[in-house]
Amino acid sequence: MHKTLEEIRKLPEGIIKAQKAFEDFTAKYDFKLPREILFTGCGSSHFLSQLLAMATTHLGGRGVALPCSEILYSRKYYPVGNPQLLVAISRSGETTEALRVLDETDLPKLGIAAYDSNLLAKSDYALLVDTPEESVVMTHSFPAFLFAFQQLLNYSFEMPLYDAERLSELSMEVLKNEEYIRGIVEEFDFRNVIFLGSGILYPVALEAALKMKEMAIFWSEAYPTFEVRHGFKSVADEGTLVVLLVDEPFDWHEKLTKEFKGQGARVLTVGKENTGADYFVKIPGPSIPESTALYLSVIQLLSYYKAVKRGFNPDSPRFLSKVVKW
Ligand code: F1P
Repeated sequence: MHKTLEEIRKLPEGIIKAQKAFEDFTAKYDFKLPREILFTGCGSSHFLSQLLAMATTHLGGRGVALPCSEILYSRKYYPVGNPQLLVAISRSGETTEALRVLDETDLPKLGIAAYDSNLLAKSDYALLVDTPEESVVMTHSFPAFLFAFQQLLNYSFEMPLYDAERLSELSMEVLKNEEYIRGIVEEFDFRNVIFLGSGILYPVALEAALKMKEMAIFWSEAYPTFEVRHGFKSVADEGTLVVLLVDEPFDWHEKLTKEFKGQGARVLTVGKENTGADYFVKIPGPSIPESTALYLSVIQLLSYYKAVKRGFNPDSPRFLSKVVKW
């Protein structure tokens, strides 16, 4: 079995490990997050930084997320504001751009990594989440980092903590859809895929498109849900799978689903309720942002099985390395 599949399936234990990482962090540091935070990372870690920035803003803070290289070389074009903390995310903790941002930023620094690494050594506050991965592609650590930081946000902003045990159990329910998701890939040999998500689910859509590119070497796009009607949807036809990530659907979601089906595309809806889609995966339990981590396993499994069907080894995608160094 591919390491990637093993690691995707570790979501339930990842949530428990994330809770422990959060508890260890608050035991070690007398520290609460400030309101204005600048987040950064590369690749999947950049999309994760977008998620954390949105979760911060959702709680009344101000989260801004930029890829490391944009902070380094184009910062003046962005409304970074006056952050009181830099949060740098890197599964390996060794990505060159991430380390350079830490070296060149004089803000207090919080590092999130899966390994005792240079990133954590350069940080004032180290959030080490014990989710090492053998696969080049980031899967297991992504939702675990997300949950650990969400707990730190709840703790810092005096909000109720999420129930890690319950979310871990709910993630086992979501993973029971693995065979169903494999069946979609077997039944529908889609030529292209569009991921849609709004708000905190938009970076999940972006991460989904990246996973599909990395694992399946397959062209994929991601858009804020209703933006897709403004030109982008013209590519959708009988060879297209549209993956609609949604929490609580409303009439526009049903209309959009009907519109894509009218173009010959097939739709997979992932959320609390179906939208009249061809395929549906229910996300049980709480609404977003609490349940955001549960969506990751669905998009990771879809990309994994597309990769296998296309004859690729998702553990070591072509042209990619586990740690990007310059
Ligand atoms: C960042 C990254 C991953 C990508 C690939 C190469 O790594 O770009 O996001 O999926 O695995 O590395 P890291 O900084 O999170 O270790």
